[in-house]
Amino acid sequence: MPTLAAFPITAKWPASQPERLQLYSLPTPNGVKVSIMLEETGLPYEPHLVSFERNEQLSAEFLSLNPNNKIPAILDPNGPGGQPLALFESGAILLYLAEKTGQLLPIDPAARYETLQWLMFQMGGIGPMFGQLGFFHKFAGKDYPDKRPRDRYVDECKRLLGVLDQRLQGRQ
Ligand SMILES: N[C@@H](CCC(=O)N[C@@H](CS)C(=O)NCC(=O)O)C(=O)O
Repeated sequence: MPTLAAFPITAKWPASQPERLQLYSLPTPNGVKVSIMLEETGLPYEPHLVSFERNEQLSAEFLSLNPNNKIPAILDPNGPGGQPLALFESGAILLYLAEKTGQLLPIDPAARYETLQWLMFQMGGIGPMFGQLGFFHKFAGKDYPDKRPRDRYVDECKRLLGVLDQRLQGRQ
């Protein structure tokens, strides 16, 4: 049976508790989604900080787990069939953790697809659009003289927030 040591990422971020799920992340909007899920489910995990200041997401060890050089990523020593499972993409990780723990994803097919629909809405809409808004409003793009890209993402983000407000009306 492979152990965590067989995964090159553990050479850079050694597991001091190898029986626990290993989280490679940073508290960014995509990073905290998985941290919140882990806390909500109560699953024991060991967090590892991937520093953007040191460009660690571009290191060979990180790329061996996620060739897309983005956090979050996980390595579960006790994946399907008791084998280790490496996973990236926050939406896939949320889905995996929900199925692993039997929490936060209904079994009833209609309710399950309704939940998945909002997960996809977050992954395909909120995540990328707010990321672009951040770039054009707060980070390097804020100095661009042409404000049309920024305005486009401002409008789209307002529209998405409107969809969320409508969905949340009358719900906890
Ligand atoms: N679709 C990916 C997006 C992840 C993502 O954009 N992560 C950002 C931080 S929020 C990142 O790692 N950026 C580093 C880089 O682009 O080099 C997911 O949901 O996991």
